[in-house]
Amino acid sequence: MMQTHTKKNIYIYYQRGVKSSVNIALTLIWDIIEYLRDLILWITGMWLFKSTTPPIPTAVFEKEWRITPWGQKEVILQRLKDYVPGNPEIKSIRVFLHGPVGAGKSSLINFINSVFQGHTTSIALADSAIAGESFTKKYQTHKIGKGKHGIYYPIVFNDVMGLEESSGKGVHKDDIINALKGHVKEGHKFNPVSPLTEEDPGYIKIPSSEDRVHCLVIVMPADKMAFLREGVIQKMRDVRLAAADMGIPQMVILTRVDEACPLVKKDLKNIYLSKYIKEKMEQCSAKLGVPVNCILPVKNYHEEIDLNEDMDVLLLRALRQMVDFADDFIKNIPLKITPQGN
Ligand SMILES: Nc1nc2c(ncn2[C@@H]2O[C@H](COP(=O)(O)OP(=O)(O)OP(=O)(O)O)[C@@H](O)[C@H]2O)c(=O)[nH]1
Ligand SMILES: [Mg+2]
Repeated sequence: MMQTHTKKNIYIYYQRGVKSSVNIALTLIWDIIEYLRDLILWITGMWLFKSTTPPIPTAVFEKEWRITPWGQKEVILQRLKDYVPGNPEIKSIRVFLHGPVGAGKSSLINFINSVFQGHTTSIALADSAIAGESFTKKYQTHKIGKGKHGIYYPIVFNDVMGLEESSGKGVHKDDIINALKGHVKEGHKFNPVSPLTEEDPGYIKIPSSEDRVHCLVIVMPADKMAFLREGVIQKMRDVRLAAADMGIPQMVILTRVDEACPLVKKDLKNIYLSKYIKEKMEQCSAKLGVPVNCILPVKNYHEEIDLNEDMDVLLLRALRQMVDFADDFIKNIPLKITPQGN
């Protein structure tokens, strides 16, 4: 009797042992699967976001489909330098840039400053976005210096952190809308999980006409556009609709065109000859609901250390459109804003 009981116990222990070994083995296998999955995602991510040059799209139009003022850099630049806001209540027009992480928002601001200063500069910190997380965290106004210290051109720029889809990472859509209305204080550090509320110290209860945004610019990376998640595109569309409701003019700057098309990388003057870039612009228009005539391709300074006239012309052409849009807005829209921000 005693012997049978001991045998039974041994059997139970044996079974328990087998069970826990199976559990350990299963956990181990699951860990390996998860590790392999992460590894594949990481390799794909590196491939997508680091080197995204597609297989040589070479089809070209016979002539440029959009007239570009090549060789007229100085004329456009002078016109911009002479710009005075068309509403005496407004000292500076405010251009707001947003878009996916690593799209080139900060690079664009640096580029604009460089063209005005006549040499490459870095006022907005830009970074390579391989980690998939935004480098720009704070709400900061970037001003373009005008020779003497403390004197600026009447065009200011704000960029925000990228629009990653998962909450906990990208800027909250409602915070962009807060910024459009002028509610976000300088230096405010965005909290991706909870947007600003009236009680927060970073909230401007009664924004002035100058705190408000006068032109919304969506910065879209041509080479990564196809890989953007629907959630990010949706955020951009929502912001665009909110801006449209407030009457804020909008445009898209298509960046990283050199990474998207080898013809453009070879010679920037191919920009309006490349069928591939036109396709990208049409896709962008369909995704965001912005007409193609409000989409302007730009190649930001990336590896270059000296200014390049063709790059500057594309940028200045885009900047002229931004300034014209913003100026129309400040001239025609009643600028008084209620404490509710409507
Ligand atoms: N080849 C190329 N690289 C670019 C271009 N624009 C930006 N880059 C590079 O892309 C990377 C990201 O640029 P950023 O200007 O930091 O992008 P961002 O949109 O400010 O990014 P976050 O602040 O992190 O959201 C940097 O390594 C830039 O040098 C471009 O037109 N062509
Ligand atoms: Mg940035």
